[in-house]
Amino acid sequence: MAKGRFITLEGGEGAGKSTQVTLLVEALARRGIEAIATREVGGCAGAEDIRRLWLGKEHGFWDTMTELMLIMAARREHLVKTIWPALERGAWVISDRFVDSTRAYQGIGQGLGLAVVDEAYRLIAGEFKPDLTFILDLPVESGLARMRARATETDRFEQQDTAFHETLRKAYLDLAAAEPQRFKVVNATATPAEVSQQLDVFLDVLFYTLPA
Ligand code: Z5A
Repeated sequence: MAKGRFITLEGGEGAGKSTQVTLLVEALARRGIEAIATREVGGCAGAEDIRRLWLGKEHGFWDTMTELMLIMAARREHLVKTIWPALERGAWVISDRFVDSTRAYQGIGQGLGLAVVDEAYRLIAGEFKPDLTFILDLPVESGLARMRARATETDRFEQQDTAFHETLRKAYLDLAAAEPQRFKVVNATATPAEVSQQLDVFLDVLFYTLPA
């Protein structure tokens, strides 16, 4: 059994995932726990290369099944090279997105279906799952407004219409309702410090259920 804990953050564009990953690592350090921050698609050299290929514009839009295979190949590398070794040595791993992004975006948003995504995931990861998954939930328009304010180049999903983002928001909430033990839905409209306090409560639970 892995000695560390694996926590993932999920949500739509501009939900504040990256901000909260940093705050979570700091909160764990204050408890004396070594934690590493990572992200998907990416998280190790090979997976970051796949991310560049996947998000790059030189091939136009990928076929959705091809996209699934690219994401799962990157995820396998991420697990083998980064996540599993860190958990094995007792560190906690905090990932900005993981398989629930694929379930929401490719499985539901792009129509591949949850069964297909879950089957592909089982091939690369077996029964391994996050110990805890936070869904940072906020109205679609608020998230998009944050992204516009940041004013970097928009990526393909940010250019999708509002209906697509509403579908994603509902997809995440449905995933959470189906697995209430693993998912915690957090109100992401609050300030970064307030959101961090909401996450902290659940960290305590995970901390005190650690095996001796
Ligand atoms: N994708 C997929 O399709 N399938 C998959 O399996 C995976 C991913 C893993 C890139 O992901 C795309 O990949 C993404 C899903 C798809 N689609 N899109 N678009 P990404 O994670 O790299 O990009 P992102 O989701 O768009 O994340 P982001 O742009 O970095 O947003 P964020 O991490 O949720 O938020 P943030 O960077 O922490 O904050 C955004 C801005 O809001 C920033 O200016 C902050 O200062 C501000 N902010 C943060 N928190 C707050 C609060 N609480 N109040 C006010 N303002 C705040």
